Amino acid sequence: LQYNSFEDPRCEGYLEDGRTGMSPSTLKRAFLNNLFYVQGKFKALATPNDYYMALAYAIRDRLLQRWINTAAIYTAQGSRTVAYFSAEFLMGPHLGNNLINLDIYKDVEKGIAEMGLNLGELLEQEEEPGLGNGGLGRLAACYLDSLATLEIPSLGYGIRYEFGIFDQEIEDGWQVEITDKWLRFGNPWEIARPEWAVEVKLGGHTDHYVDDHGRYRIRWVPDQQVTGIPYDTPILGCQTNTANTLRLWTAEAPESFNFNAFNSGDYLGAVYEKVVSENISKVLYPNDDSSQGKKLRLTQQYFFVSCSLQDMIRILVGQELPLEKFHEKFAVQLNDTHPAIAVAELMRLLIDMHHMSWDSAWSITQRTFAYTNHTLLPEALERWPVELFGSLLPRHLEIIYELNDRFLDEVRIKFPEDDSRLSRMSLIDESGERYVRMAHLACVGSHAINGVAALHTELLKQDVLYDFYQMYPGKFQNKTNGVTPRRFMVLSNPALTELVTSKIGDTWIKNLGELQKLEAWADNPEFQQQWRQIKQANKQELAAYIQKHNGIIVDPNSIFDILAKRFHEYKRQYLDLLHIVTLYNRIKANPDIEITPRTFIFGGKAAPGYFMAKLIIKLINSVADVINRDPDVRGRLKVVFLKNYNVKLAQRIYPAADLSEQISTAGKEASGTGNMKFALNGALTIGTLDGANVEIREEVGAENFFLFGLTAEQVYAKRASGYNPMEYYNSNAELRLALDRIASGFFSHGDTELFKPLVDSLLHHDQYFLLADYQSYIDCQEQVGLAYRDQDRWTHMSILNAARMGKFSSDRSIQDYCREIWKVEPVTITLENSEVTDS
Ligand code: F55
Repeated sequence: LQYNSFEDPRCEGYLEDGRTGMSPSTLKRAFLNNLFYVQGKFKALATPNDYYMALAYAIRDRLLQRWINTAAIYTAQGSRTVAYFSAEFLMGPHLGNNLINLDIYKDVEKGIAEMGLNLGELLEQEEEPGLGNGGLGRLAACYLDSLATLEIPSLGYGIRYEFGIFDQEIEDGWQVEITDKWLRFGNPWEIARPEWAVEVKLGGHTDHYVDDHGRYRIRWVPDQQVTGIPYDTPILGCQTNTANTLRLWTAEAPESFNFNAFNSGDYLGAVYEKVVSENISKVLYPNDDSSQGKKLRLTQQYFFVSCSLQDMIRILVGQELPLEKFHEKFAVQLNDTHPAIAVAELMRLLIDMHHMSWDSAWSITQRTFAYTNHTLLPEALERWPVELFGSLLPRHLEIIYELNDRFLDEVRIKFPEDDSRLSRMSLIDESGERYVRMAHLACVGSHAINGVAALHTELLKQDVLYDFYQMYPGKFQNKTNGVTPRRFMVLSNPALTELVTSKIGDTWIKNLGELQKLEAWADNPEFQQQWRQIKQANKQELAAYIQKHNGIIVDPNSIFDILAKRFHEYKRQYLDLLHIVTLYNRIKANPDIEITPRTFIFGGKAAPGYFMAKLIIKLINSVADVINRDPDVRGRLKVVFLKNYNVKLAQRIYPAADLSEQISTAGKEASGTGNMKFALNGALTIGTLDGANVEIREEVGAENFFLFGLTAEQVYAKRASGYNPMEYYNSNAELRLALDRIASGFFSHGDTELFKPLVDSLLHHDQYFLLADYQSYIDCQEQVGLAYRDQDRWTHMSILNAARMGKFSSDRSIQDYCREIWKVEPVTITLENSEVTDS
């Protein structure tokens, strides 16, 4: 039989297999077959969802062929493998991305059109798996794409939440949360693997005893047990045969654990136990900043980590490798501290379950793990009350105490007579109520620690992890984030992709540095015009979406000025609003004033319990209501809040942006990744010297970046010397007018109470220095408006921004991780391989 390959992608001259063939006619046949045999439908009865499912299954068959070959080769070769541990994977819809990575998007689009259907409409049907909050979860997804594209053996390990991030509705300007039932219509991209289920213990106590050989042993006697069932999703690389695996765990009640309750007639009690078990993977915690110390959250973390490590041991044993080679077979990356309990769990598995010595187990553990930190906010550092921790994980608490004793001895030797250092560095915070400090556990248990942008890594070393940097300077590294150009350019911006490819060929898709060749075209009038036309068409598409969903007509000739990210005070959506209100006040004072027309677009969710963030959403919608209706504005300003910002919507937004708002207080945003996606699509950035903005500006050139605001250093200095926001209010008439307008009830039907918390927080605290940066921001926005009036200059800058984004491909990030942390090499996958065909 024939197996398709990239050498002969169309299999010309063969009779193609309906499940692997890639020619347009075979794809069409497969689609119709699935409609009939999988969905049980024919044309007259088929819904758009039936068509989507039929196509998804046709594509899934093509993935499976690659997936099976990949697994077979990794198994036969015992390849060194990266395990990316993350509580979140924000994958976005799979179908379009798989069509791109299989390189059959256009063929399928054509085939679908020949059947009288529209591919775009079918793609719209896919409910995206929103198993993440924001940047951290999306980064994990981009990294899986790059790992597969670079042919690195890898597994993503996480939780298959039944409910992902909530859907956001807007009612009367307020955010309302709706549960995300993403599995409602089934998920064609996953395969359950119940044969690889594992058991996870919870609660109870430990028993210390002497075994039959006179050896001292410890046994964990849990009071609950849950079963983890893995669900696998193939992750296809771009233009390669590699298909890696995302393995997500669902919690179920074990068949047998509560037999006692059953047998004693307590049927309801036993069923209750089952419900409790299944709660573990029920819902994603919707906070992207603070950790609330909830027991269920720690249970989720431990559950997926234990399942994953047990699964890895199964794989290792299956390949007849000894446990002593665990760290040679696997490199585990901890995506923030959410999976940091893995350090104690691997110790437990090696020592208690596999009888290894403490020292051997510790050496393997440290050589296995590496830790990525994603935050500088103190409230985001995870800590668990010792009491709570011990009630769920009694054995792990013992292990952590033992680790801590040994670790503090090391600290004592390196820094004698320094008690305050010992208490600062301890794995247990004993300053008041006692807590387990997860970041400290991650630092001690890992051989590498990295930040996600150059500035962030420096600030970690100087501040948040200062003591650990002094203790282990060699562990610290920077790995600046990146984004995948497949989803965020090729899939989401096909017109720009085609224009770029027509000039420089298509190898930039896997080697983003080649975009630099576009610089030669930056001043070419014809190219400039094509570039502008594409941006204009993308803006028209977004305008149509806005009209459909918000009922607002926006002008595609205005500047599309976009701020899209989670709502948080440090991200300063409110500063953007102060600019909007300032422009509006100028118009009200002088209706004929010349203003470059702008459409301000916001998108983003607020954590359901974050009052201030939700109030800012309400304020945006309230300001929008007034400005969009005021005839004096004459359409020069429009304000739009797009509800339910997610990966799908992000893919519409980036291609249509002129201006990307990256305006966090310097020193607060670890990296940002939206900043990269906007610039890749030709938006110019207005931003502070924060996170990866610093490096973006370095790459595109200061003259092609709108910089404003205090530096991180200046922010620290100001805070230290006693910052008084009131001084700015008193001395700046426009700022005062903007805040007074908001406080006066002008945007709230005369209600002076509604926005008082927002205004008061700025006047009396202003933790994030909005007032200090206000004038600099306003002046910078003035420059933006002027620059936009010179379309040739703007287009030149836009082209250079995209052309210089090479560094920010997640392929570059992953290559750096592979070389400097994981020490792992690519493995090439062929489709004609004996491992599969022989058996
Ligand atoms: C989720 C849950 C908790 Cl408990 C804490 C944080 C989060 C979360 O989603 N964090 C997050 O998204 N952090 C972001 O990570 C990005 C990727 O590194 C960075 O670009 C961004 O600066 C950072 O805020």
